[in-house]
Amino acid sequence: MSNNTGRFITFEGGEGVGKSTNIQFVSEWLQQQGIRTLITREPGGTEIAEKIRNDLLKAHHNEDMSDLAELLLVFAARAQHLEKVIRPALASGTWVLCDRFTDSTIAYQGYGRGLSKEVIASLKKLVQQGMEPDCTFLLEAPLELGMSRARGRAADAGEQVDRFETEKLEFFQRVQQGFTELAEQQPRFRRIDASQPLTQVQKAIATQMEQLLTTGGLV
Ligand code: Z5A
Repeated sequence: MSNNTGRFITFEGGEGVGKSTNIQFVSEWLQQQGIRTLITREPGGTEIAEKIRNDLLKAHHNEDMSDLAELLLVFAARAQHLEKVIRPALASGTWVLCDRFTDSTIAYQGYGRGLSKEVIASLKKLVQQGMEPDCTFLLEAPLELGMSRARGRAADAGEQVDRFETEKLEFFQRVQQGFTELAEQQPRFRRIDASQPLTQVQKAIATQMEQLLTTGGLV
């Protein structure tokens, strides 16, 4: 990437680990450095992709959603999001902060549902055309802690349980294993202990951001 294009930073991890909270923190941190940011999320981020998100998350349909349909919907939403929001923002010099991206697909649809990693890799190639995040923060916390934080927040906001939240514990254990393996394989990951108090989590993220900016990891 040339220096006047934005950077693409993704936030990954299980339910309730603090992705939404910390994406906001990173956005404010970058803005203090004079960097323009855009916060977005997956599935979602455009009108059409948000409609797909609603179908993906809706807990009860009159029929079960097939695993393959789920995978294709995730990538359909991503294709729209990349073309209409992410690529134009990056091209204009805005840094894009995205709550989940394809690592979630590998973790949830690959490890969680057991869909073929090769099929996911070929869809990724088709949709992303070689594009990867510049950096990915993986927020890690024990499953029970993340779940209880997510339920607490959902109860406060009066939100319903979504389709993924109805899955069994073993599903989320496989997903977590997926994220761990991805982070071990790829240097773009920054692993953050999200079980700490929020001030500590944000201190760790700020340290990583400073390093990335000063060592040229992102610029
Ligand atoms: N999905 C998929 O299957 N395949 C894909 O390719 C993609 C997604 C992209 C929607 O994700 C679902 O889509 C997701 C996977 C699937 N399903 N699941 N499970 P989502 O990101 O919208 O939903 P989520 O993962 O359930 O995230 P969340 O509940 O929004 O959690 P979060 O953003 O990570 O956490 P938060 O809202 O920032 O924090 C939760 C609460 O904890 C909140 O009250 C905070 O104030 C509090 N919090 C945060 N950090 C701390 C600390 N450190 N201490 C104390 N309290 C804290």
